[in-house]
Amino acid sequence: MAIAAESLAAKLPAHFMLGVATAAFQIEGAVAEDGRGPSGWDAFTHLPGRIVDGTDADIACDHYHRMPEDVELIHALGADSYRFSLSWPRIQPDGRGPVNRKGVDFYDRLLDRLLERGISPMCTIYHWDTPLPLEQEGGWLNRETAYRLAEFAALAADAFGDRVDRWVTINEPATVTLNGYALGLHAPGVPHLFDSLPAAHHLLLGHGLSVEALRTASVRGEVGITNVYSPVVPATEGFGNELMVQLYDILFNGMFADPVLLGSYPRFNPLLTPFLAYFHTVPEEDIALMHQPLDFYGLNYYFPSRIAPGPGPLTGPHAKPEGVPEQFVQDVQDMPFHLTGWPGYERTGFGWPVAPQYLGVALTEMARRYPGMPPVYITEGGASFTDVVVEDALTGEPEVADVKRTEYLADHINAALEATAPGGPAEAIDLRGYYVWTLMDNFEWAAGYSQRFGLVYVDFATQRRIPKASYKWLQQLASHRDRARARL
Ligand code: PNW
Repeated sequence: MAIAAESLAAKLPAHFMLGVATAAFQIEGAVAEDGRGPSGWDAFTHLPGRIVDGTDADIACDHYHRMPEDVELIHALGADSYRFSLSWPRIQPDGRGPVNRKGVDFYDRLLDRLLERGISPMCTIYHWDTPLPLEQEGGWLNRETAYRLAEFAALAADAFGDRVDRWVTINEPATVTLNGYALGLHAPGVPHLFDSLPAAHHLLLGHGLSVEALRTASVRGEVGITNVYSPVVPATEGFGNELMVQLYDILFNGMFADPVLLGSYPRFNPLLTPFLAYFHTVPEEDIALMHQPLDFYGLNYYFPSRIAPGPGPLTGPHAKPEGVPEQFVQDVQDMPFHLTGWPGYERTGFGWPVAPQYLGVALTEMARRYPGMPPVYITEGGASFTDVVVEDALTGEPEVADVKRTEYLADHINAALEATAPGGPAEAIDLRGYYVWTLMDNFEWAAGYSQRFGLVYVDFATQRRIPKASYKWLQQLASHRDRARARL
C-alpha cells in the first residue's frame, strides 16, 4: 500500500517543488517539420535492429502539435514545475550557425503558456539529441562539440533567458557516455568501451562552458546540471569485488559529479590505472572550467547497482535490448565487471530493482562526498510497468490502475524526505523538489514504446491521453499540500 497522499503532503517542506519531466526527442515527433534538422538519435533509430520494438520517434507523442493539451494536463495535475528539454536540431539544425526561427517560436509558445498557468519552467539545454552534422564529426568524442553546445546555450539564453526559472545544462552525461559511446546501446551506437572516457570529459567541458555562456548572458534563472546517481554495492565478498565496485562507482557516479562539485576527477586504486589512465592526461584548465559555482544540483535516481567481478551475462540497466547485433554482446563480455540481479526485490519493466531506501543511501552518500553542495532537486524518478487500460463499469471511461507506479513514487518521495529531514542521515542536503519521470508514456530510447513510464497513458494509435491512477494520486498530493499551505 502506498503512503496516503494526505500524510505524505504533511511531510513536504514549504516551497518543495512537485514537478513532472520530459525530453524533446521522446515526445515531440514532427522531426522534419518547420525546419528541424536530423539528430544523431534520428539516424540511430533508423538503423536496423537498434530499437527493441523496431520503432522510431518520428511521431512519438506528437507533442509538437498537441503542446497546449499537454500543458493543460500538467496544469490540471497541480504540478508546480515542468522540466522539458530544447531540441537542439529544431533550434539550430546544423549544430552551428543561424537559428531556425520556427523552432524558437515553439518554445516561446510553450514558455508563455506555462507562465500563464503558473507553472515554473525548468529547461534542459541538452537531453541527448545532438544535431546529426556534429555527431558525424565525432559527437562527444570530438572536443569541438563542447564549444558548439556552449554556443547553443548562448542562443537559448538569448531567446528564453527572460522566462526560464531553472536551467539544466546537460541531462545525465553518464548515460550518454556509457550507453551511447561505451556500449553502443544508445546513439551514436558504436561501442568504444573504456576509449569512451573522452566523451565524458567533453560533456563535462560542454557543461562548464555552457554555465559560462548562461552567466555571460545574465539569465535570470538558476543554473545547474543533472547527473544520475546509483549507489554501488558488491555482489560477493573480497578485494577483487571491492575494486570493481570502485571502478563502477567512478564510471557511473564519481567521474561526473566530482569534477563539477569538487573540481577534480576521482582518485583511484593504482590497480585501476589500465582503465582510468585517461584522467591523468587531461588539462588542468579543463577541470577548472567544469567546476563552476552552481545554483542547484539535479539528481536523477532510478535504482542501485550490484556489481560482480569478471564478465558476465548482461543483466541490469545495461542489458542488451533484444535485436541488438551479437557483436555488441561480445564487446561487453570484455568488461572486467558485470551487473547482477537483486534477489528479493520487486523489479520494474526494465528489470530495475525497486529500492526506495537506496534513494536515501544515494542522498546520504552525496552529503558525505560533497559537503557544502548546492540545493538539490531530484530532477527524475519513476518506473516502467505494464499498464492495462480497462473501461470503468459505471462510466465506460478508460482507466489505468497503475498501483505499482503509484507506490514507487510515494515510497521514493517519502524516502527522500526522510533522509533529508532534520536528524536524517542526509540532513546536510537542502532538498528542494522531486520531478516525476515522466508526464506521459513516450519514446523510451532503445526500448522504443515497450516501456511506459508515464503518469498519463498514451494510446499511440490515436494519441489519446488517459491519466493513470498515479496521476490522480499526485494530483491529490499537490492539492492536500496546497490546502495545508493555505491554512498557514
Ligand atoms: C533517464 N541506466 O535515462 C533519462 O534521463 C530519460 O530520458 C529516460 O527516459 C529515463 O531515465 C528512463 O530510462 C536513463 O541504464 C537511461 O542506468 C539509462 C539508465 C539510467 C537512466
